[in-house]
Amino acid sequence: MSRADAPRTATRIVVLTGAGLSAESGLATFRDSGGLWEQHAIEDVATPQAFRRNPDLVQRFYNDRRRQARKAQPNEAHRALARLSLRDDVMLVTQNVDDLLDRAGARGVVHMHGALNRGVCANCGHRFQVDGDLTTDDPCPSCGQASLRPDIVWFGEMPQQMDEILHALQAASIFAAIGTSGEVYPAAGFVEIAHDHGAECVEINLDPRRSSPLFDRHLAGPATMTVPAWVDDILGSAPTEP
Ligand code: BV8
Repeated sequence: MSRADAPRTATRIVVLTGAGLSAESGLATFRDSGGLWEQHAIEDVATPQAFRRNPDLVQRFYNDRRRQARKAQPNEAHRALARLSLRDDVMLVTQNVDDLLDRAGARGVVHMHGALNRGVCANCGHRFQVDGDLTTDDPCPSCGQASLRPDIVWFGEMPQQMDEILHALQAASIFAAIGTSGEVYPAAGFVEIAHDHGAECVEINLDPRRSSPLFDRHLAGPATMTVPAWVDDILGSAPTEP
């Protein structure tokens, strides 16, 4: 029976990842020094108003990031989470818009802030794969209108698949936040929901100094070290020696 038609077991583990997961693959984080936002003010590139005001700047910002993401490779942390995602009771939610988890083989990744390799038509809602650059003059493959934008959730827009995420958080017995500063909502509020519903909350971060007191455990260090160890612990067995 394929995973798609297997009876859906209740989600026991919810993992939320942020830019720190892809840092060791060479993709800039947002708020560490030299992060993405320091080169661009958020309001200049990641809001619907910015897109209306200067669509070419916003398209260029995402075209650059799409090229960087395509050149990047999944790291050991992505691969460990891909192993974990093969369990039916695990939900991987990412704030990241790169596809490194998917390329590492993870199944059913929930891209709550959208994805660089997807575009959407602001006129008809048609979603489509984007491999190269996206420009505002391109006609929509479905309605023909020149109203294409990156399928990215900007500030002030509702993140995607929130109902599924909230349902999973209420059922989870383990919640792990990996490589996220916990500054952007509603993702930053997930630990509170999981905690209030009795989950053990684990924070895996390079620098756990500013984390929420709601986390029960902290694993400090680079994701490529901490995440494989945590996943092997969860799966109950260290990988067999090669
Ligand atoms: C919404 C897509 C409403 C774009 C992104 C005041 C209070 C509460 C909320 C708000 C508020 N004012 C405004 C808001 C709302 C706003 C918000 O939260 N603003 C913040 C700044 C206060 N939120 C929104 O607008 C959201 N929408 O609220 O909608 C609504 C309701 C009804 C109907 C309609 C609408 C939408 C938010 C989504 C915005 N889009 N991304 C893009 O990617 O270009 S957010 C952006 O930040 C990225 O997705 C990024 O992933 C995310 C969070 O950042 P992090 O991933 O955490 O990255 P960061 O650099 O911050 O941290 C990296 C971490 O990794 C650090 O902790 C570091 O220590 C660690 N690290 C580094 N290296 C490593 C490592 N860890 C391990 N190993 C390493 N090697």
